[in-house]
Amino acid sequence: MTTTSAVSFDIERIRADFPILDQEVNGRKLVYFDNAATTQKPVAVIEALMNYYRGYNANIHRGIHTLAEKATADFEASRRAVRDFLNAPSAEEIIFTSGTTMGINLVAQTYGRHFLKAGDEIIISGLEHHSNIVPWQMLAGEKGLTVRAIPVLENGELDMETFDTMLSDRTKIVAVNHASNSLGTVNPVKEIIAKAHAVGAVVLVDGAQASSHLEIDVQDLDVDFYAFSAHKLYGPTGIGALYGKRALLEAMPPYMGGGEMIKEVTFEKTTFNDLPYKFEAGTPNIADVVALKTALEYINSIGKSTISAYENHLLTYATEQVSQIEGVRIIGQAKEKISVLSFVLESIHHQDIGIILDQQGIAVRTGHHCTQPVMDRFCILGTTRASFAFYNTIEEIDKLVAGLHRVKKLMA
Ligand code: 7TS
Repeated sequence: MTTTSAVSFDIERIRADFPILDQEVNGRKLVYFDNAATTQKPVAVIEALMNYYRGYNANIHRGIHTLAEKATADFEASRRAVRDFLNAPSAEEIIFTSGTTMGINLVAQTYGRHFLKAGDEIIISGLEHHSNIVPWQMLAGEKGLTVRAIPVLENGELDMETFDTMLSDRTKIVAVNHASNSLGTVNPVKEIIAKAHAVGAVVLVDGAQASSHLEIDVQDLDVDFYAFSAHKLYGPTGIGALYGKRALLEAMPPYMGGGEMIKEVTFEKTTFNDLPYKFEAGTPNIADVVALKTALEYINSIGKSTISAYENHLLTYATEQVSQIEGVRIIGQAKEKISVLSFVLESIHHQDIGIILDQQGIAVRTGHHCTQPVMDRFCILGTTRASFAFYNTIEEIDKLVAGLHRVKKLMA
């Protein structure tokens, strides 16, 4: 059994759970460092999808036959697993979505459209993914609202002093990420939520990045809405969840109209279903919901604290090693970070870096990472981003460092 020096856990056994990692890319053993974009899937998740389609595919909630009952039971069991994962008060406050992006759009188009009026303000942050900028801008354009962004300090943390001055009784929504995908900054969301509540605003937290690294407790945070995507959590693509406080969800109009979200329909009038079905129009993504539960069980079997201790160990080592390469500038040096390392290397274009690393079997993300305002803030076009998961190793980081030396040699 191989254990790491920082945390004792069996990395070889864990890697064996992820068949995709065991392959060669361009003649080299794959090093997958694009986990902030999407994580790989353990066999258990792949099998959950297969078992569903092979064994009990059926539409849910309406059938009385055995397969429909089993599919419905597993679908609702997954909702309870998400409730537990977020420590939400009840499963009715968990809405299945296609992912974080849909969760944010749902809140913008229902809560935002229904409750905000011209002159109101929405505060986001300078660290947001485009998914947590554009839906608010679209709403603002439609309703005459103002969207303002909390500035970002040189080390990649939010300027909380300026945030204090931005809050007022005009602030109706604050929407920030729990952790930044391009810099890795963990934001002080609990403090942001308390301050926003003090002026009467509701808070949406984009948990796309944080949910795979940090313990999430929506009750402790007292957050109003929390959105995440399963595919960044070792689960399938095309599925995610939105937590919302019951009183808010009950007051909000539905997002989409269709089957499942209704109680009764006549041509004169439709009454809407109870939570959470009011927000789940149409046949949902049943297979992926079922497999999301398996992904959460997999994460729980390792434990978030073990995961974050090991990932911090990887991040610390990678930061030390990559910083030592002459010409590297790390972008984002917040005190608290998830395992994301973004950097620029001399004047070498990030795309060249990405291509040369790929030739060595190393998968990283390059570009603006759907956070163009972050790139503008640091006066760069993009970064090279290595993002680590618990199946990555110190040896793989050594390969990245060697790969970057090769980039320098080739581009000199
Ligand atoms: N918010 C954050 C903080 C993200 O990192 C992402 C995706 C999203 C929202 C959108 O998530 P989706 O699942 O709805 O697409 N981030 C990235 C990334 O960093 N590279 O590719 C996707």
